[in-house]
Amino acid sequence: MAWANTEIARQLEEIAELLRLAGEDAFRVRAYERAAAAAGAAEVDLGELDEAELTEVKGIGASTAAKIVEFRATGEIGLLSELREQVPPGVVELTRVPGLGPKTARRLHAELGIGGLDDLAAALEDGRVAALDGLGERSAARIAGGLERIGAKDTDRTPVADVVDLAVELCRRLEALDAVERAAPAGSLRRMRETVGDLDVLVATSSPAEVAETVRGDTDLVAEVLADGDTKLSVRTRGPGVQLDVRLVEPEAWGAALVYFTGSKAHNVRLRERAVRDGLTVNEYAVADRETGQRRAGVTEEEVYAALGLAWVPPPMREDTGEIEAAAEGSLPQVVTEEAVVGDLHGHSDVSGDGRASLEAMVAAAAERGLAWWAVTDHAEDLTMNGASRADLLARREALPALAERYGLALLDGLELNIDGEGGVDYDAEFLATFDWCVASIHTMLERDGAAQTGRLCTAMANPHVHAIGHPSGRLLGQRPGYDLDWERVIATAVETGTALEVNGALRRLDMPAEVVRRAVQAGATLSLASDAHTTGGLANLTWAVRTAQRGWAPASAVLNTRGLEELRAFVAAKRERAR
Ligand code: DGT
Ligand code: CA
Ligand code: CA
Ligand code: ZN
Repeated sequence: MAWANTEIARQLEEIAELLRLAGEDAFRVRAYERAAAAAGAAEVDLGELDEAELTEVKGIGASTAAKIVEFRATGEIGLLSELREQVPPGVVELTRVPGLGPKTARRLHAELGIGGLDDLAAALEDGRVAALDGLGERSAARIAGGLERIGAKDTDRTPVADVVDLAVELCRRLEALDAVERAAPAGSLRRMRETVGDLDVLVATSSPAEVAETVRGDTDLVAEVLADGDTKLSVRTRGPGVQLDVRLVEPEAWGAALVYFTGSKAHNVRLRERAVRDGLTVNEYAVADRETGQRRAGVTEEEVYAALGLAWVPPPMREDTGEIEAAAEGSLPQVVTEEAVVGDLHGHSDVSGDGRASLEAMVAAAAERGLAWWAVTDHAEDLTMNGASRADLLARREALPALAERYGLALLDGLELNIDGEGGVDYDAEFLATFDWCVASIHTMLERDGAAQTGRLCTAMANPHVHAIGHPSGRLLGQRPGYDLDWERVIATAVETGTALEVNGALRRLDMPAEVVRRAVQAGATLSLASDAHTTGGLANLTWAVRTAQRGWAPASAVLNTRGLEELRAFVAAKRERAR
């Protein structure tokens, strides 16, 4: 796509956004949104067309054509400059608060002089917001709740995305040492919490002093040594600057130590209760008989759980939310595993603008990973995503059979559709019906309130050509909270319409969140696991999707990715059938 088109699209999109914030009528806003989308998706270089030719482009009317000509001639659009003056950045910022619409944002600015989030917090605190005509305590409380949600940046916790590479690389290096038998992440990282307080790495070695010395001496890794003992070394790392606890244990205590340091604390407490009841002790060294001290278990996790009368519990489930009882009764769900996952349902190639690898490279990487099928879901024509045109997609379709043949896996001709403000998606039904698999996601108007976002998702799910909702909550860990969705309604609509809900394994997303996955599973929803890979390496995100699904107690049977191609096609067909 031509550079000029992208730039024009961005200007038109900002006009649409500011018109909306300025309270302009929805029709005019929509016209600019549509024009922005058309500019972004145009196959011709808009920089080359004259005004009359511009109006021939679908989605661009006379008034936007004039704006484009003006932009090319002067480098700016007068209307946009005016709007920027009329709608100060502070007001734009206020509308990021869930539950605070443009109208209220304008009033807060005009009547109380509130120019940003700090001002807003102060005005909520001293009651000025509640005192505003027509607002009142209830509205103020809702706004305060919204502000808390976006301000609730848990400062002492680090998104798991920032530490995973460090932990994996450290364990790889440690395992390469002769003195080390095994090394593995433990703690909240192994349980796949989305943020970590600190990093825990467990090392099995008979020479702890030597290993500790090696870690301490690694000046690329260690910024500062915090504590240094016989069995534990605590350091502050360079790079992400987190605390790293390295625990050094005897190889025969590996299983007991792994259980202990994986936690969670609440899970461990429950294990100890059971041990006491059975006349046993459990600690980081072993399970043993309380009276005689005789050792019962400790080398593997499985034998530790077995000695306590429990089935082995997958680490992401160890939060004391019912897993101990289930493991005792033998009713622990058989959660989805990486081995059971045979396909990926969301990934990109450079056919759309933000994919970084060619289609062939992505297919090769999917085959390398051992997948039986892979869905390529390039972004549809919408502008903000640098989407693929119809022609691009038809050309891609032509290329798929030969690639499938060459690399020995099935390829699904897919799309990631953009959900617009009203819940509609790109293209027309007839064109959509020619695809194997369509994910639909929200990528724009992220600041709308929970009711609006819930409505957009539910409308999209009613579309017979939408097979899954991509990254449903819209959160970006460490950057923005998800929408304030009515999850009950979203989940119920997914079940009703036969639409899958995605578990996106991109580490900044982990979306749906595990606790929502659990609710969805309970309600009978079907899940689609997704790497959302934009690079060949990104396919590894499937691992995090699986662990998030495990954290949500998702059985393999609820996960589309465990099914064969025929069953997957049947799921798609069933939705289209239902809509008839
Ligand atoms: P975090 O670091 O806040 O993300 O969470 P964790 O779970 O990694 O907690 P952390 O690093 O304090 O400790 C790692 C594991 O060690 C924890 O999950 C369970 C175990 N552990 C630590 N302290 C205690 C304790 O006082 N009692 C018991 N039962 N287990 C503990
Ligand atoms: Ca930890
Ligand atoms: Ca720790
Ligand atoms: Zn995507």
